[in-house]
Amino acid sequence: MGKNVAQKILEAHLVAGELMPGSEIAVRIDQTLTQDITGTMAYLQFEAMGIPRVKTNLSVSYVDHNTLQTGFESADDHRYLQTAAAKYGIHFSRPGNGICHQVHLERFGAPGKTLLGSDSHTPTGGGIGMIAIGAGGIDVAVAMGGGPFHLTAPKIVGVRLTGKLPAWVTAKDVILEMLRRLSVKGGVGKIIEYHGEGLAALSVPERATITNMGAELGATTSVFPSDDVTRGFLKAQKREGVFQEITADPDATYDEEVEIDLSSLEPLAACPHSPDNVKPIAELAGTKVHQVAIGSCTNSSYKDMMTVAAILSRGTIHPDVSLVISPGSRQVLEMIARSGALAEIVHAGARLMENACGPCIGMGQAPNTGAVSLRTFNRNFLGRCGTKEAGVYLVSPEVAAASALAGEIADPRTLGEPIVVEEPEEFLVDDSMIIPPAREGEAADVVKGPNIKPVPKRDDLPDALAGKVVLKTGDNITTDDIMPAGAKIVPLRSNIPAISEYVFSNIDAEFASRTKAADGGFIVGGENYGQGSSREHAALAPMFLGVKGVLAKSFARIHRANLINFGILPLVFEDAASYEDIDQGDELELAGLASALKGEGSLIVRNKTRNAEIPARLGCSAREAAVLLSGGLLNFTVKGQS
Ligand code: MIC
Ligand code: SF4
Repeated sequence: MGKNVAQKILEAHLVAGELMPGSEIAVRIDQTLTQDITGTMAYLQFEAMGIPRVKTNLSVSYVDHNTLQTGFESADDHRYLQTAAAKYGIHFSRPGNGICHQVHLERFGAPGKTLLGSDSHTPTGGGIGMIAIGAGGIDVAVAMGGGPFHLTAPKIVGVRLTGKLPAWVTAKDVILEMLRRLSVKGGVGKIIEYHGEGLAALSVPERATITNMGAELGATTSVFPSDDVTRGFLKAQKREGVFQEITADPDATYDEEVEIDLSSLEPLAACPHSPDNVKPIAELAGTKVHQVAIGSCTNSSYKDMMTVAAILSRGTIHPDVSLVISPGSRQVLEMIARSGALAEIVHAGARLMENACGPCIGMGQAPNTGAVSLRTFNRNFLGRCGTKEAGVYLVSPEVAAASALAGEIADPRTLGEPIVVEEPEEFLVDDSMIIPPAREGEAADVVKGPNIKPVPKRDDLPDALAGKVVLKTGDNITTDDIMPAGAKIVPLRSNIPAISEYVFSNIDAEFASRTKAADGGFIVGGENYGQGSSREHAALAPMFLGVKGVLAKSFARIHRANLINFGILPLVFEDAASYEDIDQGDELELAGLASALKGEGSLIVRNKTRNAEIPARLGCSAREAAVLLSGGLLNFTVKGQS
């Protein structure tokens, strides 16, 4: 039987299990990436495993998230990351070189390879025909040590693209259409594979916009075939040597099918406060806009920036709009600078930001109270931009630039003649900001600043647990809700005792003190608990506060794995209606955990306060059960299990 692209790459990397949706598999990892604010924990955990040097083909440590350096903490983190990279055999992409996903696509991504990254938007690499997956830092640390990555074999969804995008309609609108149809949990447990004749007209950076934001569908990853378009991109990056063709066989099948006629799409926006709250721009046109932010790993390619410059050259930004622009990489920035496009951007009144994540993670540029902020980014969760009372709309660069000129949401189709930006024949290649590691045997000292604290660990799981419900939440709780980002909290990423004070701080300022006073306890959640980022701090910090388990209707993939990795039980209600049988403050009791974990995983949660019995399930694989029993993945790995 014919195979699709995902099957071909996964099968070539399968080290355990069978590629049957729902069963546990282990895959060999060729490449890893980390970024600064998940990287420090990943390398501390790698160090704790006692492995002298990485065993992957390529590992890269990027600094792109926290480049504000509001205090010594972040600069110390960067120094630690650089020295650890040198010692452990990892390439170091210096601050100023660009956003990890954009740079990785440009300089390292290779068709047919596997990439594991400690960032949820690692699937950007799917745009170049890789199986690229986001995971917690400790999973990346294990992969750097040569261990495989364990995951539930996903279903493979085939998205057949037909037709051609009309003028002013973009790759961003394709993924927004997917979100409109499937929702933020529609991709959980799935790989989204794009195919069909519509592919040929989509460049690699456009494909990467689509795979990048597949993370918002909750998908394990998204992937495009590697074809002539891929070859052309690699050639222009002077890396044609890594090209290999990987396309789906003509008789390949998919577990589910979706069809999108590109020619029927129109400009779209994800409205506040969820990436799946999608509406046509035509319906929103005329809404007053206060801030426009262009950049992020979703939309900061050369073509995006050149298009924005061309639109902005038609006017001056509206007096009521603050326009901020952050190009995706030094390559992009230098190319638009040399071409003169940057001058158009500055001339129009844009405020130029570093080529880093910046406002996407609330590192500055919080909009004004009550603002409408149009962003080319991928997440618009309440408060993520730094201002709770602001409404963030996710749009294409075309919509963003047109609206910055108009001062209101504007349909770019009203701009007339479309702007055509061709992919360059040659990108400007200069890898001097990527520092190779020290040679094997060469001395390299790791430098740790005073804010870098050891990774806390948990003891073996006891057979019974008891405690209060310290928080009851609703559906689609994000990791930004659990462990907020922003310029005040992000500098504490290497210091779990300090950052744990901010767990759930945007929802419930008393959470940390209440949980500590109660000596830990349980969290109750709704559907898709923990959607969003890969930050393991959303598990590690609650673990530090004593959280023992989360009882939810369902979990997002990466967060569930992170909970297990740090010894927190991810319990699912057998019957979602039992969610109503628990209130915050109730006393819960669980017994017989060892046998539940070794058996079917079903158990009874006793609500002592209400004298009720709530059936729940752990649904763990044998390996996950062993990790939980060891008190987490670090203990499990150090004990020599894998
Ligand atoms: C994000 O976009 O939320 C982040 C910041 O890149 C996170 C990683 C982190 O919190 O460190 C992600 O997407 O995984
Ligand atoms: Fe950075 Fe934003 Fe991309 Fe996360 S989503 S990697 S914060 S640009």
